[in-house]
Amino acid sequence: MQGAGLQSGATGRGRGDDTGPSVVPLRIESFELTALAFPLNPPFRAAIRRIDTVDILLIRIRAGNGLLGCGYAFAFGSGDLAPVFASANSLCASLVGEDASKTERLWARMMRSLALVGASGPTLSALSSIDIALWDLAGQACGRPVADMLGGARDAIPVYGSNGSLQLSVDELVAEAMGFARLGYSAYKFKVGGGLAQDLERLRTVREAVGPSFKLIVDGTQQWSPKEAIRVAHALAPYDLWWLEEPVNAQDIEGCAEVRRAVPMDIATGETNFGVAECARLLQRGAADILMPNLQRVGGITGWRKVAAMAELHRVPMASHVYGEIGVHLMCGVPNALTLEVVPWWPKLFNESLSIKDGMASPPSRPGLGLTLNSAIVEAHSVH
Ligand code: SMN
Ligand code: MG
Repeated sequence: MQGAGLQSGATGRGRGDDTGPSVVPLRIESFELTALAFPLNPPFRAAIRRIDTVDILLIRIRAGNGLLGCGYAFAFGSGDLAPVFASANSLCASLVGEDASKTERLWARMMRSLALVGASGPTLSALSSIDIALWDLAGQACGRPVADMLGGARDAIPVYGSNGSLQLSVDELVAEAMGFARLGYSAYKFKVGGGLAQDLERLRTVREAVGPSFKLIVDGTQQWSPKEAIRVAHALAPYDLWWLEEPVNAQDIEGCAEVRRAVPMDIATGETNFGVAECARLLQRGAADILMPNLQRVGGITGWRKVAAMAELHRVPMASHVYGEIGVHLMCGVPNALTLEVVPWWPKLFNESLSIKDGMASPPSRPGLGLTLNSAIVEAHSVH
């Protein structure tokens, strides 16, 4: 695969002169969309949602030189995935014949084509997952991992274990936190939402079990008003949180900034904000100490890195949100990355699992995303 996009001047048809090697366009030949469903047993519970199924729209884009790029979008319920599917179908069709390595150009073109219907929600999820597949192709064509194409800021990033479903008992919560600690992870994130007394009791018990140096994160999943969030945050503060996540409705950017100004711990948000502009507003209004955009809501890798650069100028670190195998490239690519989220129940689509050693994840040294689809899993979970 190394240097697969380079050919001699005699056969290349790039912009080069006649003497040196020139590059061959990475022409998009075809695409395939596949809907998958992964039932969760038991379902995952957070304050504002219950997740029974993770539905995945898998996007495979083939380029002329035999390369295959992969991306995916997710939803919790196939009904929510249907409009993503429809949008991805027309966006992909509009890219056939184009050069997949022109990620910025194709991103801008797709954005323009969504200008009237709106580049948010399902349409943006479609665009984002196509963008991921294009980066995968571009990386394969130039023989470099996506992490290096983003700048290769580091070789490895600390991971944290993320689960803590609301239906877990306190004992189960403690067992889960200790399990992550035993794996060498340095942090654990769990959900709250059972009322302040219960939330406090859960946090206190987990803190006592893990000791003072293990980091704890509490995810509010948008459940509180700013006033409630401030009250809860002050009550949780003695147990030393690494951060408090999504305290208020994600679109209430002013409210989140108000909470951030009033509480002692760091505030992380961004996973449910749509597009580069909403993330820019989070930064401009001072709503986040830590920004954690979701890859499919922010505009794929192209959108994510624009936000990462903006966050760097605001001295705000980036954390990943789900998408572990792809997030590791982002986190090791840019300078201002903090930590990689690892969600144990997230569907495993690939033959390769995330490489984690001593609590640090490293991107594969293979080109592109360095991932190959597990065909048995794709087959078993396809929705026909
Ligand atoms: C979360 C959101 C969506 C899917 C899984 C988990 C949660 C998190 O808010 O931050 O991990
Ligand atoms: Mg969250």
